[in-house]
Amino acid sequence: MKTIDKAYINGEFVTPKGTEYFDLISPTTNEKLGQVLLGNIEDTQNAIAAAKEAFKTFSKTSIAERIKYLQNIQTSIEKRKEAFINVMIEEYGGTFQFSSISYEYMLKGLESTINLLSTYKFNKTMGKSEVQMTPIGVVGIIIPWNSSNSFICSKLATAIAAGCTTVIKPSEMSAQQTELITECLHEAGLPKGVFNIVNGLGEIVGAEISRNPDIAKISFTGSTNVGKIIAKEAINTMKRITLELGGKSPNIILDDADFSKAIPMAIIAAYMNSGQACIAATRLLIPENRLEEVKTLVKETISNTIVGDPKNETTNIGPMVSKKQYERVQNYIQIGINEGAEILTGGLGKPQGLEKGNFVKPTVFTNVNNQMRITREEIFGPVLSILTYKTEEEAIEIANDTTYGLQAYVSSSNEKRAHTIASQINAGRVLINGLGHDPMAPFGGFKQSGIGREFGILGLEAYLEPKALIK
Ligand code: TXE
Repeated sequence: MKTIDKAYINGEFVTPKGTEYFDLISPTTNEKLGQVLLGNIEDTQNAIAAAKEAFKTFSKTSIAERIKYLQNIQTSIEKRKEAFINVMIEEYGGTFQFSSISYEYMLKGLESTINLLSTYKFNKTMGKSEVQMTPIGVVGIIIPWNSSNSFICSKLATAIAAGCTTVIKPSEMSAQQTELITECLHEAGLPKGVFNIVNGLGEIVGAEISRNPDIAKISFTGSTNVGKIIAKEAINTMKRITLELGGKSPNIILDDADFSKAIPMAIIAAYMNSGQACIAATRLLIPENRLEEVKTLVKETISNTIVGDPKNETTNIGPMVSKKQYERVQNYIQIGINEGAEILTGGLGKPQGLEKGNFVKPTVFTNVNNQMRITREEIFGPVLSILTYKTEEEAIEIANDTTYGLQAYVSSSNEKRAHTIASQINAGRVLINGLGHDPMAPFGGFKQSGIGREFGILGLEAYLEPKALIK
């Protein structure tokens, strides 16, 4: 059994001063994989002090040096492809398919940050003035358990590009993944204090990052509830915040779409990362008169969807990350039943033969309306609701009738029509006819899906403070 008992502070692996351990449990078997020693407030303060000191020099590094550091990180990650994929599978039950994609996106993200950095103008002219885009300071990076290393990598890469230093608090559930990326970052030879990593609980390490006056900005990905707690605390010291929070993404299939392609894609979009994704397309909107056809296609697609051991290359849906998450999803399925929704496929309980792990039956509800809790709240599991509409206007109204606004999807054989609909949806990203990814496009939410944007120029500028020199 493995014990992880190191934080990374000021360029060194150090034993945290905290005394509590957190058990790492396999989502696939519920057996104990190991334990992690949690950091405390003192560890967090030491990490912040190291980042503050490092900022004095790192903020002045040349663009060429920053590019070199990012390339070194790339090289270290490239050397460990198998390890990255395996640890995601083992520790949080990410399927082989999803873990491989997540690994590739991590590298693509690094590549695009390097490209951006080589062209970005840190000195601009606005009006008659020179505007210097200056690094914001020490950035606190707080990360959830889903795709934790991609989040660490993209946020840290942007911070490095901007000339900022960082204190990273990953989810305690991701300690093995964190250990691996820490090894890569250490190997990349970043100056001491540029990145510091402390495993620990949100209420302790995360809370200290949120209130400490030496943190200038927080970049957070996680639940909307925790985002609100962080924002309230951060405002006391006027920290800049980027919050990437929950979603309840609508997927509008127009009547002219090729349903034989759009419906299987809708299932992939709903169940990506076993449904544990903020961008999961959990509300499928279809023309009312096509319901029977859609039901048949959905059932057929799901009968070909493999739920099981995440390490098998053919598995589409793995377990939920934890028993707690499994129970949360079960609870929502029960809520749906109580609300009068009908189960088209799936339902309560574990799939046969998978009783040991946190597996959920891929579940689809029909007879749903957009006021039910299952259509309004983020479930974070493989649970899809099918809603019907009569007109395009109604489809847009339902799509926008949500407190969230992170991502949306539209399918039509007429791209112009899809584009017109997409323009009316209140979401940070709208994917037209597919599951495309663009690491340069801004990512972030309208409404309660967050504040600010990540990726591309807007993402970089969120780590920079403009300073105008007026003559
Ligand atoms: O997320 P949390 P959890 C949703 C999803 C899931 C639920 C709970 O619905 O079921 O959130 O997941 C740290 N101050 N999403 O518990 O709690 C915490 O330690 C500072 C959506 O993993 O938001 C972790 O490092 N930090 C989501 C990080 O915040 C605090 C991704 C995220 O934890 C803190 C994950 C505090 N008071 C879950 N409390 C998405 N949309 O991608 C906790 N943290």
